[in-house]
Amino acid sequence: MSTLLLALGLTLIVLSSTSVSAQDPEIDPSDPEAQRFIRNPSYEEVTNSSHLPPWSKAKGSPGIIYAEQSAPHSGGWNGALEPLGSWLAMRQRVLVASGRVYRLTTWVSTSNGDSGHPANLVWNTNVSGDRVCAYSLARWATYSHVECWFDVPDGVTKFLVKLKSNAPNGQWVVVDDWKIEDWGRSEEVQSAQALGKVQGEAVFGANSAIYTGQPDGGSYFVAGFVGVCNQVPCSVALQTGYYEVGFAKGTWTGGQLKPYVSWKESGSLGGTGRTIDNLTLNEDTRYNFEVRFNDATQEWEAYVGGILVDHRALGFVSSQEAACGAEGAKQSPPINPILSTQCASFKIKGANGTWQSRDFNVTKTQRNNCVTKTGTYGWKGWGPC
Ligand SMILES: [Ca+2]
Repeated sequence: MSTLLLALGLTLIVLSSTSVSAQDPEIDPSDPEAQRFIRNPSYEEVTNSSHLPPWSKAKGSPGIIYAEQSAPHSGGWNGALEPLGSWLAMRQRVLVASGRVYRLTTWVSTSNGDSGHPANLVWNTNVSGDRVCAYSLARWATYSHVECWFDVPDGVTKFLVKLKSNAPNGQWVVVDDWKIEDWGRSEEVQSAQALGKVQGEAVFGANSAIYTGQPDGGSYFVAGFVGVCNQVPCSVALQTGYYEVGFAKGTWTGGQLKPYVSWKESGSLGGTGRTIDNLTLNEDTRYNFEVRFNDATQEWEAYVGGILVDHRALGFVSSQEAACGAEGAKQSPPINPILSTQCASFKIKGANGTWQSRDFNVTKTQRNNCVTKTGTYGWKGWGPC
């Protein structure tokens, strides 16, 4: 969800002194020594630049992977890839349990000698194939934190985590400080969502006054938001696009209640988001949140209290779903974040360009999560409905 940027005071001159005489480590990807954690996550367990087990590349890739001491994000070593004009992945096998949610993170940066090449964070199983779950275009000397969340499909007990890129000769990607975390059973983590939805209509905007309550700051995040999605169902697996604005509080926001926007391109598996740090929100207060498509600029726009806070072009211009509600994630134990929020005067912008009041067609209420509508269910803060 978040992309944290950390600028390091290292220079390109130092980095370009890298030795690229490494032999290609090609390890059997079945890897009987795989563990439930990422081995050699910070490249500190290397003895020389060409020996960085268990990190490996596929046989036949012309590019090279190696360890170096030129651009560490931590310690003395980092990993590096030079794709040499073809797709190249640095990978290792990790043991996982099906039906659980994992968070995969690492830090990356890319050389800035071409028009830009992505550092793709990928997980791969024989069921799913390669799934690009996040990417970064951060240019040296900015290290970018990339993260993604995924469910492990039924029957899968191990998969490959990969950093993958394609770039011309002389261009590179550096990587350091991998981490994989088990966040618990997927039905418990994923059920931390309670949304009122309007589905199946062409929607060009969504608007609601949302009560901030007193969200728990100890979770990874809890959030209240309004948003649109370009397909029904709104699904990562179906690569739908979405755009949303709201408030969030948790370790993701440094414990502060902050406005945020989150988006995913249509046709992409990886969503992302950012906090809006120049606006301050109070707890126990109603704020109007709105997303809408701007015909003149062909961009989606996000507003908090009437103030434009974000705009961007996405791979869709209308949507089939508008939603208002709450989401949250909390690391186990205890797993279940307490969610509820109130969406007053929920409106959608229809195909004729006018805003129309809409009651929710679908109200999802489960566990101790709920979404309420002022005037219908009364007035409640955060907590069990
Ligand atoms: Ca390191």
